[in-house]
Amino acid sequence: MKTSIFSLFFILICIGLHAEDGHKLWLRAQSTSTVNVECSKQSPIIEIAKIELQNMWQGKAGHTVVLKLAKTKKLQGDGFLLSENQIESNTEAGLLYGAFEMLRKQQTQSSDFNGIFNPSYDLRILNHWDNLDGTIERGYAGQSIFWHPGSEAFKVTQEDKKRWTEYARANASIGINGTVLNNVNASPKILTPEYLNRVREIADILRPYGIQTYLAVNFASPSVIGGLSTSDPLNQEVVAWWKNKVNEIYKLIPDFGGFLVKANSEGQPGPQNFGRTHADGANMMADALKAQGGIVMWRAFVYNPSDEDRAKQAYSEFMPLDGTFSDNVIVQVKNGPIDFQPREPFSPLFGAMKGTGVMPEFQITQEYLGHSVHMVFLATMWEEVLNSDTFQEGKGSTVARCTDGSIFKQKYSAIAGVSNVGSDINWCGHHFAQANWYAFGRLAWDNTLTSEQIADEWVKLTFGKVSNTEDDADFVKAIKELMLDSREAAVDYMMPLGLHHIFAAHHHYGPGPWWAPSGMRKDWTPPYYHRADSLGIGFNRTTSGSNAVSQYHQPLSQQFNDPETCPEKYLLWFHHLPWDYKMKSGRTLWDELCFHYDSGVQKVRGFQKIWDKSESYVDTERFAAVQKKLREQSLNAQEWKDACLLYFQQFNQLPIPYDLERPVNKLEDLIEKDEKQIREGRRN
Ligand code: GCW
Repeated sequence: MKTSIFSLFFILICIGLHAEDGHKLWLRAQSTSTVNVECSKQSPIIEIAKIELQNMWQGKAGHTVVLKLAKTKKLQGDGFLLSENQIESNTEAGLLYGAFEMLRKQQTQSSDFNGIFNPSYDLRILNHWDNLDGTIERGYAGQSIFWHPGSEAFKVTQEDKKRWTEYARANASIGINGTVLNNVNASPKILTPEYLNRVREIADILRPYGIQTYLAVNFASPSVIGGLSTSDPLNQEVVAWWKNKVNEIYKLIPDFGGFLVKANSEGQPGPQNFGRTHADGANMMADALKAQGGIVMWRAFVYNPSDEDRAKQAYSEFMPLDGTFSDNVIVQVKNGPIDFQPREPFSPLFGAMKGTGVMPEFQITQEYLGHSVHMVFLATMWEEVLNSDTFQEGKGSTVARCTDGSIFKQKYSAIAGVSNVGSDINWCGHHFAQANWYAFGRLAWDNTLTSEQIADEWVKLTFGKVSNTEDDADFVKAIKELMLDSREAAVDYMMPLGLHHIFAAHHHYGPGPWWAPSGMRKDWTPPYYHRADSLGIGFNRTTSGSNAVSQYHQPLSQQFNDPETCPEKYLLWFHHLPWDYKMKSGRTLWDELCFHYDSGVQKVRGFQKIWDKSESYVDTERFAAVQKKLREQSLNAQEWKDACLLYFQQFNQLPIPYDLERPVNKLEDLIEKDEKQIREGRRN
């Protein structure tokens, strides 16, 4: 009896040790044989490259790999040349990226081993919206891994160092080479000595993984923490304050990357508070950073409660400044003109600011795409944006080519992603949200990769299904299809046909097309965006409406202006159309809307089936966790469909087509549920 209890205990311990909590991300391979790694130079980065190759080696036993630092013209930035026996790069970080690429190819049993791998963007940066009290704005995976509240604020524990090292390694494995450690709604305190000292400790850990540290700064810092009477960028004391601050930072962090600034946006201070322009503000900071090689990433996310269509405002404000920014300023532009919606057309600033460095900002954290509850693979969305043709320099002027240096010779090419990383053991809250972190890094490295390629790699690396058995191949195929379909499913059950920003309250999670509390800024309420009335639905942004179409280059402005030529996925973004408008399918607009909402729900139900069928291929823990999330996603999708259709039906009084499934919720219950949550502060 005693023995059997003992064995049971032993078994439980073993299971505990092997419990699959997702912490290892896509880096779970362990070497199956030995490898000799040689390099004529020694350095911390090269040491890590060697260790990674040794620890995860899946190739021939006793093989020798040479890491060679070169000066080769055909290699750009951290690019590398890969062959079976050698990794060559002009930079040490390139050798590390080459090592990870070699391992990835082994682990995914990829056949094309040799080649040149140049990065699309010089700077591949994560933005953390982490507050200094440890919370994360729009974070759905626990607390910040960088900042802790109260008495823990300045203590650096072994646990911190371990987490930062793992974080750095994960980023290096996908080519990310920069990180902004704090929220763009920046506390001025980040620039005080205590916090800068902690930043130094973090930077010291990130450096050997090739990652540069950046900070988001508050424009009013000189007056808030510097004791000056103003933060006017043209005031000489202010200029001197920033110069001194920059010097103080570089003494602590010699390879500091620079600043990220959210100015005159959503209540943040900026140069306009002093009658100056964005360029005045950005250039002053850029000047302070220039001698040390630092940059300023200046966000173009600006909008005011004015009469001008919100979708037009960033362009209106930034276009007149084109050509006036210093060459170490990069204007950081969100992918769409509004705000990380499930689907938006690309921001018209891409390609239009020809005399300014411009970088895309994507959102990895799923603020508007179901937080860490819904399975939504974002690579398809980013691929759609990157491949959108702006026509700014003729056909083929895609967003990717307008920002990666192919068309405009800007000094730095860069791309940013708002991180979804938190202190949760699986890093991102949802096991599949890890795929979005992975995808951002892979696309930042190579913006021509397809979402299909990325999903293929990620599934194989994350679930270890690389053996060539038919069953494993079926599993990979099924999960890949699910991932590739998932973003369109979310668009369908949330905001199809160009609808946008119809979330309830501030939580940006559930539906709330009705939400318009009195006194609230109009452009923060859904009716501002959907404009539903008895005649029809959609935002008229044509030449007869807000004329946002004119911000696009021909032939797009004309194409978007006409409902007959406007892609249907953007129809209600650009047009207010009657409920009986005839769609390409032959259905009326109302029926088509119903069809999309229903199809979104059906897709999620389909994902549940695929996942359940995969049970034998996935470890118990991750299987159960994802299954549970899918159940909730399914319920949410149903609520989205019911809420939106029943609400819009109030305007048009039309039936939901009879061959579609009926709503299962009552509108008033959904409204009440949402209001209750707001009252209780659970979703605010
Ligand atoms: O999407 C909105 C978010 C804010 C965010 C802002 C921004 C950091 O709702 O939480 O603030 O965008 O991008 O600055």
